[in-house]
Amino acid sequence: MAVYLVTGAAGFIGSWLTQALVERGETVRALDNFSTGKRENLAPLMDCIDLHETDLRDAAAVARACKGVDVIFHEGAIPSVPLSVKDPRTSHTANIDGTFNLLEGARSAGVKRVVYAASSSAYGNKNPLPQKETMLPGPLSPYAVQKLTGELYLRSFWEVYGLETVALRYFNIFGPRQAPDSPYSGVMAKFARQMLRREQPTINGDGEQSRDFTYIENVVQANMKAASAPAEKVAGRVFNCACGKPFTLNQTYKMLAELTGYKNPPRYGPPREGDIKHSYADISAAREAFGYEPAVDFAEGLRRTVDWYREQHEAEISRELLAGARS
Ligand code: UD2
Repeated sequence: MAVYLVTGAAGFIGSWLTQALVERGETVRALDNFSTGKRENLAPLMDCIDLHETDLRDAAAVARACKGVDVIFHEGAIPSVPLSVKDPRTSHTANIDGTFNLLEGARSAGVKRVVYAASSSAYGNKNPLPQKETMLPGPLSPYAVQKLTGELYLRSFWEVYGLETVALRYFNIFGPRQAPDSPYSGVMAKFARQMLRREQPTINGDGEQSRDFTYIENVVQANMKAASAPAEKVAGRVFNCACGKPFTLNQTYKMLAELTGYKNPPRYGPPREGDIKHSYADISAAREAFGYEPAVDFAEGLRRTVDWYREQHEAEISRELLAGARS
């Protein structure tokens, strides 16, 4: 049996991967510094994982976490385009130094394969649609540069040291457990929560920007398949991980409003710095290399996501009522 390490294991995507591995009966080490990851995401799995409370910037601790590991899912990062625009240094160190530390740790420990959470932001604005992995990248924001740098390091570690690496370019992943409550939260989580709380969401710009929103279960599938595919098909390569269908923010807003019963129109604000206009993936490379096939489409993903945020919202109201009754 292989031993797996998941970085960013307490985060949205990391916790889904950790859970999937535990459900398969695998041996799992989970690394997180809990800067944005939540303990509650790992709570049901605590008896089944080896938790390393470690910052990716701590090279020695990361190297220790890599010992005895066969496969790494590297999800740990400081995400968010706008956060990287506001404070590029913090995300630079976490995303670039952190990834480098992990690759160095993996190389010295003799890890077989690293599967990396890359980002569709690498394409930027200049590429025609749909975006293919063969296109030249055009990163705009510091975050996009950082994620792309990670990809290049992965390829180098494959070419130079023979560490099998696979980069999955995530296209706007959404689903249950995505944190909704920070100004830097992903739009789907943020809007779902705001609409359920009957707070008016703000669309940055005219809302005609589009994203290839991808439900979390598809991402789990892509990672599992990328981890077990033959090296000759995947090692050193980059693959889009998406649904293969774009939706504008205005369309997304409408669908979310219907699902949440929210009646008001959005507020329109200025466009966001570093934002890209359209994002839409060609997913044929992943399909051909390791049989990736998105199983949950956008509409079904949205339904499941809103159901989850509704449960969270109802639980929050009950807690507030209980607290009110006690005081
Ligand atoms: C980028 C990447 C994504 C992932 C993510 C990590 C692209 C195309 N995608 O997502 O793959 O790496 O970064 O953070 O680069 N918005 C509003 N109102 C809000 C919040 C957001 O209008 O309150 C807009 C935002 O301006 C953007 C869209 O919603 O046009 C999506 O924003 P996001 O922050 O959810 O994700 P994005 O596209 O930066």
